[in-house]
Amino acid sequence: MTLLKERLTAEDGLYLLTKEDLHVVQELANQKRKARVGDIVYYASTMHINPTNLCELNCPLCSFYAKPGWKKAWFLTPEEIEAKIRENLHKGLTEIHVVGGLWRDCDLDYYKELFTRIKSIDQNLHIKALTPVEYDFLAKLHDISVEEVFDRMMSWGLGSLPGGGAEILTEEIRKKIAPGKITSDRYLEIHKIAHRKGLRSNITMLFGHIEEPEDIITHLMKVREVQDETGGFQTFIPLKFHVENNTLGKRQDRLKPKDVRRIYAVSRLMLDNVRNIKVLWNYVGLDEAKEILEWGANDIAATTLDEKIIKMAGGTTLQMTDELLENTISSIGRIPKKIHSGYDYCKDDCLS
Ligand code: V47
Repeated sequence: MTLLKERLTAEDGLYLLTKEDLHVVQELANQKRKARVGDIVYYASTMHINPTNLCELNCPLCSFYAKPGWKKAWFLTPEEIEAKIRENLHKGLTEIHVVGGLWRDCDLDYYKELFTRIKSIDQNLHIKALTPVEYDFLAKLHDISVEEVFDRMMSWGLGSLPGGGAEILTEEIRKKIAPGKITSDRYLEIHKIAHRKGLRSNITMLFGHIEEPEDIITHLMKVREVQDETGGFQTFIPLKFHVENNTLGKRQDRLKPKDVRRIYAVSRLMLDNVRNIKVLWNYVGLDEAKEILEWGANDIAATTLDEKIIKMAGGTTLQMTDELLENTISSIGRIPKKIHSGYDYCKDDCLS
């Protein structure tokens, strides 16, 4: 197999994921990363805003959602969110990552006010907001098309879409871990609509629960197919499943843990048309994130101020700073570069 020259097939991917010697997989992924994107490692200074965790759904994988009356439930007004961002502005924020539950009080009027307030703080703050699951919900709530939702959100300052909600893009598994969420086809269709509108998006893959290696390869093939069509994915983000405070995590007997490093490497090798592979240090720990930079990743995510979704599922928490991220990247001889999710500090070299 001349892996670095030819496009890998699904069968190649499965072989790399289940049989190939781990050192070979790492070596190939690291070579591919170096040839494709060089030694720069991106990071951002991100504040996470979750307007509410109230949600109509109750996905088995999720530790975040709440129902009215629950102690852990919250709802923030746009005014409260503006104050929170202003308090943290001095930390060098480059982007605001907004996601929440499916909740009718967070409607388009809510987002209009929220985005307008964020942009009034600083026009240059990049707004990375809402997953296709939420866009589908908003379209239905207002009885308009998803296209119309994007048009309105863009006019209020939407900059790009985060990668959440992808889970695993095969119906059999998706129905078990997130039964109320839109189908894989609908999820990808909404990314394509965003891309056609000129928005770029990230895309994740949740692994290490009940999926089989074949599901991972199907997920990667579907992402690659959409990317061939639109070129709109800017980053691929594998997410390791965390077991705390969710019903899926309580069924340890059903879980099929995976080798995290190998998944990153295979993602880099399969996704020859997605430039950036992001590792979230708050999912795997900072030392492991540094290691994964040598398994195909070229983005170490962000300061992730006020992140809650993974924290509530048992993720790593640290007082992360720009300096610590820069030192981590430099310590392995790579070059740190601060960006936001538009990657437009480096318009020409970040996306091709
Ligand atoms: O879609 C939910 C995942 C995602 C659990 O685009 C869980 O830059 C692990 O997408 N264990 C949301 N994961 C987070 C996300 C994200 C985060 C940071 C940056 C970006 C980006 C995107 O978190 C959800 C879901 O797949 N998730 N529950 C859990 N128990």
